[in-house]
Amino acid sequence: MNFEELLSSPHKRFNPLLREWVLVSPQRTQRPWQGKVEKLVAAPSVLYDPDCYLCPGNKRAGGKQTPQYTETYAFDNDFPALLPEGESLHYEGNGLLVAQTDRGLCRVLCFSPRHDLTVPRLNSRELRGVIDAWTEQFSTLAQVPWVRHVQIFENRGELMGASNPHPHCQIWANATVPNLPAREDESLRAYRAEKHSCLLCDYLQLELHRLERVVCQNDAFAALVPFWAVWPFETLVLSKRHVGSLELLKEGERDLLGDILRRVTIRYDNLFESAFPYSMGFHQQPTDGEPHEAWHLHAHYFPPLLRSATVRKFMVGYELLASPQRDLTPEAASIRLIEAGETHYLDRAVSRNQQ
Ligand code: H2U
Ligand code: ZN
Repeated sequence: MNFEELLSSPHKRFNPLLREWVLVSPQRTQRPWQGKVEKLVAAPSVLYDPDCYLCPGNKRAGGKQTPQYTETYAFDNDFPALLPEGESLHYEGNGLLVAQTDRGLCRVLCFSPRHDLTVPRLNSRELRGVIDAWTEQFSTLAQVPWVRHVQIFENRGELMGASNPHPHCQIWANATVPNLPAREDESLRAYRAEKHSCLLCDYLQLELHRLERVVCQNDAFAALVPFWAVWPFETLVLSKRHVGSLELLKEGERDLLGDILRRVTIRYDNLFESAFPYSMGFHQQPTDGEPHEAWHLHAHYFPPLLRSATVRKFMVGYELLASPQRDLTPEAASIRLIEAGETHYLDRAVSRNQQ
């Protein structure tokens, strides 16, 4: 099969990070849509919302007070999914009913005191503040002796389950490495053992050489639609240098991480001229004190929107029972993202009005 055939006929692609297949059906993009249409949720336009738990000076749901913060603000989640204390329990019945406790710490990080300022609309100084805060949270949690993994993630938009529109992310630190990072860890180690090289360094070189799926890049990072993407406009942000965590980035690289995240998220908002929903997060090396030379820092963006701001992808049917599947090829998705441009559509409107 040559590359042209790949763009027009059904096939499956291999995801080397999770070592699983995804079915690609490019011929299906023309099918009519008579299914569910989502209501468009307007992005917040007020700087301060007296009813928002995360705006400075307001009371949170658990009764605590959010202080009058002026930059970023991190706090312990008032409704944590994991707890740091407690006995270590194991439960087992015939090897089939197996359970154990998992200690953990859950934090919330507000990106800005402003209720309306999302990642694509933060300036470079504000973004650098967010990256410094992520790095600090990662380092502090990594130093807790029993913490073996730190997951930083952002749910943006109601469609992705964000409970509040105020720009924020969550950070969960566990005593064990969770499923997906553990599978990536195995793949990265196996590749290194076999090829004496890094899976993601080699993959990035290939993508930068072929330029079929690269959306944008700077001196330290590249954003691309992975060859094995499942979500319609899924992207992978890769550091160009082989580093395992945010902590290991140099000063200039932290600024360039902010640059690439802003550019990716502006492109997302521009796609359908709306506040584009997504779940994103960083994958970093486990924090168990081992060297983890095979690890390569990256971020995944998983956005659900398919063909407009009102039609989204659900994982149903074949995907729940057999394998992930997509209609829009990663190559076509990357062209759409390239064409979306890097001037935020709201700023385009402002500059038009000023003319
Ligand atoms: P999400 O938008 O991704 O749901 O993140 C918001 C988190 O903020 C959520 O985990 C916490 C919720 O438990 N939260 C507080 O800790 N205190 C509050 O007063 C409201 C929300
Ligand atoms: Zn708010």
